[in-house]
Amino acid sequence: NRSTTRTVRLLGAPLDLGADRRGVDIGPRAIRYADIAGELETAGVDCTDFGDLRVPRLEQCDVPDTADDAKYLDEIADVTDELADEVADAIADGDVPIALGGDHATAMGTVRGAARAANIGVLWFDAHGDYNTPDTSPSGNVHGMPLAAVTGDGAFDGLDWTATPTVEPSNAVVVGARRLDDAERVALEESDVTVFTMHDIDERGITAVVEDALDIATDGVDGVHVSLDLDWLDPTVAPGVGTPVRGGVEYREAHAALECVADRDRGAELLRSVDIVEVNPILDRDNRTAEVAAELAASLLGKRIA
Ligand code: B3U
Ligand code: MN
Ligand code: MN
Repeated sequence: NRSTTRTVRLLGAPLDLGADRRGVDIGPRAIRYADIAGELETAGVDCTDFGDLRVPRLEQCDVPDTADDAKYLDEIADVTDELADEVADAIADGDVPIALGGDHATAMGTVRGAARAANIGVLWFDAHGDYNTPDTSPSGNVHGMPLAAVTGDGAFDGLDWTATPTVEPSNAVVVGARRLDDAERVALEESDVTVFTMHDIDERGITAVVEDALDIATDGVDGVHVSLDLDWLDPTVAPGVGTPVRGGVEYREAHAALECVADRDRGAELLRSVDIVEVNPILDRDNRTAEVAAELAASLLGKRIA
């Protein structure tokens, strides 16, 4: 059991401006419908829900230039600035904020809010590297860029805060990567970000990899942020995502991974904040992906049943 009880604060971020496929803005509703609050309560965690951030609807925004390097970046910057404030408030009140995405651009707010209170590392559970910049991105979709933005390696015109690292790249770890763009791979290789691929997980097992990831992410810092992209899981387990990639982690591996984080957290209060992103109910089957998301939150934050 935890030495102290931590209260989770749910912050809905129905942001879909960072992704190509519509529907990810309904993610927060689907995860609530899957009863994330009940899953957490059952696991012994108090949970409060602060509702949704206001996000401009895509139809209200200016249509981006097809040559745009980072589509809707201004609007995303406004939303994530607000999210950063809410995350910082939650932490100041002693809660663990969970941002319910929304696409992964959400993390540009969450990580920044968490980094105001302490030096943190990040664990990035994802099929992708999310390490594109406006220069390298093949799509212009900002959800493929948040890790580069928060490690300060990204040249984001108009986003002053990306000039310096919010998180030191040496404390940033991607777990489960299996699809990187060419320029993104080169940039990652040249960076101090650590990438554990599915190959590493196949070879060494999920718990050994996550233990290493935790050592790296927590080295010399006070806390850790967990960014959970549901496309990290295999599409048979989590079909409701915009960019599924075969060969992802299985259901049990995902729980085992997050339980490793919970075990390291116990008593140490390392875990500062969480994103649960990229759940797209329109592409889902019977809300399965949102249910997996809710269950994984309980593994990350809850008490073990045994
Ligand atoms: N790397 C590609 C695809 C992608 C990244 N993140 C997601 N998809 N979810 C890109 O557009 O940057
Ligand atoms: Mn992602
Ligand atoms: Mn992804």
